[in-house]
Amino acid sequence: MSLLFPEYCEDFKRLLDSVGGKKIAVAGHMRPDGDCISSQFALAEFLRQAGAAEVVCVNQNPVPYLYENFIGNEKMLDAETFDDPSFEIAAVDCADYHRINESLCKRFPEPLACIDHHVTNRSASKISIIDPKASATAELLAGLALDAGLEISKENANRLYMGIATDTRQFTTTSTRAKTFETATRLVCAGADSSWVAIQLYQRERFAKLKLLAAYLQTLKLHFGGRLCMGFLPEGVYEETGSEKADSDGLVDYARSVNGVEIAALLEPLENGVKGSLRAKTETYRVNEIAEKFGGGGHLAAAGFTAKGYTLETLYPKLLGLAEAALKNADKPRD
Ligand SMILES: [Mn+2]
Repeated sequence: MSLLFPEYCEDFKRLLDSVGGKKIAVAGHMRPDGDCISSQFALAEFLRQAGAAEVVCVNQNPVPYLYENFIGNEKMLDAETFDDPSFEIAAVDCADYHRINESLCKRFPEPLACIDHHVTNRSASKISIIDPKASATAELLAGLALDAGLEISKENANRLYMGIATDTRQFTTTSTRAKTFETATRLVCAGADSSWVAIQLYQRERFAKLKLLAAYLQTLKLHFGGRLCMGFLPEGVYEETGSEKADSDGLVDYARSVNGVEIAALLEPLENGVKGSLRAKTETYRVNEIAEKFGGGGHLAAAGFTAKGYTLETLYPKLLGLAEAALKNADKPRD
């Protein structure tokens, strides 16, 4: 069978060769999504296969409810308190190393490896494997493992399939390509059960999450003739609805789903700023450039940021201006 990621074979081999006898902590970004969780646990298993003496997974936040059935025998340790200096860090799905956890990054300033698919990644790791064309870190990692001839357990096949399915919104994003399906096919051949994964992800919704969605939907407003749809999560909404922060993942897609909407936004007030999620119908809008204005980043059609020092009241009009400019820019004829 042909290789899925021939251009990264060497680098991945270098990583596998370098972990023999070592202790590795596989880290992912805070408030992890499905791609992050699946890539962390899957890489942990691969590194053990490669001869690592001990592998643990660390994250600032616990595994969200939706992904609990993908934990298996793994454990997620708290990144904030993890301080064993005999470990080295391998980061996955992290556009920016600091998105793991500020204090962990200070304790481990020189990560061993980084595997990611964010276009804005400026990794300073010793081994960096970053492919912005990959639909998910899980797609890249699955391909690397298959290319390297590693054994893909049924558990890892389900995890990696889940990472791809979630980051591509069930194979519907613009980042979904032939190689995405090819990788998914190989995962199914390795034991991934697409219907089981779908039930875990989409048929276990908690009532509290629907309440959170309802609260977001209440705030939605259309701007610029219906081309921008923006809404927010009111302060205290998690307590009110009994939902958790990870439940906000995916809510912004409802705003984007409206007919005629080209850019969608979800804002969430934090203690010292506002978190924003941006989505566009196509990659033309480069919403990552809007996110970068607030120190964030992401993909051309899906990006996020935390605007420090802002409130909902100050950020909302600023974002309106930036979104308007992005819409105008997208209208310009291309050469
Ligand atoms: Mn991802």
